Amino acid sequence: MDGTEGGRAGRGGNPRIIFHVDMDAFYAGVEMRDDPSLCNVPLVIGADPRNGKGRGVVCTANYPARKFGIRSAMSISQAWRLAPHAVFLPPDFSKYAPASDAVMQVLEKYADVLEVVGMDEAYLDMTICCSPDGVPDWDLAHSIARSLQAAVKRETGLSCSVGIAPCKAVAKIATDRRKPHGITLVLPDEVTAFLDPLPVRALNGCGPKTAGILKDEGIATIGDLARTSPRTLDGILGSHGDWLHRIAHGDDPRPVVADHGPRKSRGNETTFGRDQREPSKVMRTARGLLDEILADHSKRDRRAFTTITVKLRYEDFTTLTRAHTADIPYELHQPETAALCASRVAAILAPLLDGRAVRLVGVRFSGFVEQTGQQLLARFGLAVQGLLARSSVDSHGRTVSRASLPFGAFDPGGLRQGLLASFAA
Ligand code: TTP
Ligand code: MG
Repeated sequence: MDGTEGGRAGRGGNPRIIFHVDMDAFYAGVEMRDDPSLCNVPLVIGADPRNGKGRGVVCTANYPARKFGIRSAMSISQAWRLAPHAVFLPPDFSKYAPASDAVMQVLEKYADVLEVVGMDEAYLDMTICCSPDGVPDWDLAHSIARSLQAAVKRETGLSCSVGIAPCKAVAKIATDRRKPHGITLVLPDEVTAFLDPLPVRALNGCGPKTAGILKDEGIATIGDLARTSPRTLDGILGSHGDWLHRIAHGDDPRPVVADHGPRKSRGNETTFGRDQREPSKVMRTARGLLDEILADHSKRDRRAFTTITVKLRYEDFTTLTRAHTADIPYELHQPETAALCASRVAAILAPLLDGRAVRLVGVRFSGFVEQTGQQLLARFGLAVQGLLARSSVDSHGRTVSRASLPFGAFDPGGLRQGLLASFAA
């Protein structure tokens, strides 16, 4: 028995009990909670299907809709062809962020350590609370999972599934086994039997491309992967092969980390129903996206940010991204922030709207920093500047014109650069 075998059976090192929790059909679950008439009908959240001519994709579908073969990321027109009688709703992000927060607050009460990995999933290290005598009690873990699932339902109205295993990689795979509203427990000595028959795609980190490469080498299941030597895998996949080999053995030492570091960016994008040649329409859509992102960011994060990136895809799929980093961070609590951001997005976008039809537009914030008060200071500077401009008299007794004052020094967001009225209104 080699070292990895020990990891595979969950032996060696400290035994752990890890939960992976993933919400069931998350966006659709929130919509069904808010409108119970949607519960028993096929429901698709995504782009407007426009009677089968719609563009864009499915975000998610409830389980009744999945019976028709509808899946996340499928084109919305294909979803419509599969179930034209389904209810199609656009995503309403203003609902999903608070729902996610509410779920995480419930999970927090249960976990020794909680690691939120996305809007609808989290890992929980449950080792201490499930080891009353210092020895992991898997029966206790299972009953705590049931209680957690009931609490999530009771307190948020939403359904989740839970995977329980000795490591993160196996817990994540386990969650998917019994959806919706399932609990799947994989004991340490069941890890091998659990993993072996599954397709390699079940492993987190094995996307379609990697799976295709492995398939060409005759490696279809996780068992095949576990039996392939690391040296061979290294030759096929490089260092990623080594990682996949380890997790194929259930050997995943990654700890559950409470704070994975705050997110690096926040943004959104939209595909037009018809390619847009009208600059004002693209501008308006970008402004709508910007307002949504600002609203979402102010609910979830509230850190100031310095960089605004605009993404544009033309009808021929040429895609451009253009970013601007301000010297002084944009601060959410300042009333002028939305207008500053709007004028910046407009200034970036204007030269890109060169007559070519636009398929997609996106906006993103990054360069997050804690609130600095600099924007407030800059605003104060503007006020002082205004006073000076109205009343300044130089040392020779001459009136100093407003234009001679260093406006640029007080204009962090670039308001002076083309404040496009239609956009910033
Ligand atoms: P998932 O957890 O992958 O899917 P889900 O919660 O809808 O369904 P499941 O029961 O299988 O877990 O994603 C969470 C949310 O993220 C999902 O509700 C919508 C969104 N999402 C997209 O917008 N596009 C995508 O391609 C995927 C996969 C998810
Ligand atoms: Mg989910």
